[in-house]
Amino acid sequence: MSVQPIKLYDYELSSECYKVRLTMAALRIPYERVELDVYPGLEHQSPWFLTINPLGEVPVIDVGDFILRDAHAILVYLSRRYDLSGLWNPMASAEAQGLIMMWLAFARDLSATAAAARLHDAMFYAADIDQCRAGAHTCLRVLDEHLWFNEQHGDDWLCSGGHPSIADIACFPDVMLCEEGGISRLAYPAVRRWTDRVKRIPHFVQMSGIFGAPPALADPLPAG
Ligand SMILES: N[C@@H](CCC(=O)N[C@@H](CS)C(=O)NCC(=O)O)C(=O)O
Repeated sequence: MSVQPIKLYDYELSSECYKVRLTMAALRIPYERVELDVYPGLEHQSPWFLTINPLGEVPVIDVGDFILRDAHAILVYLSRRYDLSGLWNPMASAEAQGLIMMWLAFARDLSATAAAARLHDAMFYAADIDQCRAGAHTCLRVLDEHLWFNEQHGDDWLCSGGHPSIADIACFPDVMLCEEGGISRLAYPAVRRWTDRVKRIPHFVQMSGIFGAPPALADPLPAG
């Protein structure tokens, strides 16, 4: 295992970067943040950063002898390398790995719809906003039904196994930020219960627009 701290090229408001920060926190991986001024500074288009990622996108990690871009690729790498339990990216069976990949691909559908609507409304990116919002609602409906059926079997997470996985982390940010793109989660109660559970994952970290869960009713009152 590398002794050099991982460098994360990061942007606070990016849901893709937040997936990486959540994973780093959950797996207790120390890292160093290199914060880019993506908007409005467009630092991701600067010559120095294009030598690191010619696509001009964050997140990117630099592990010293190894540079990796793409949030989901980074989640797979970190979970393979640092999660000794194997629970965050279960690969015991072909089915388990297939399901993780399916939900990572679903998180891409959320990026193309819910996140695109947010970027349109908050950062003036071009998009067909009605199509983005309609697509996001299709995703949320599918997610809500899946989570509801899982709950009936006592399963709290996207993939069975009784433990959150990188698939939960990949889907969570764009679901949480969808209201910034004019997409309400009110009609999706199982999704709202699941987001509350994700916020209670040990070592959960917040980002601008995504706050931690309030104390559970069963939690003891703070002293004093
Ligand atoms: N497939 C990439 C997409 C990353 C991405 O789109 N990052 C955004 C920030 S959320 C970005 O860097 N955008 C640059 C731009 O809009 O020009 C990933 O998952 O990491």
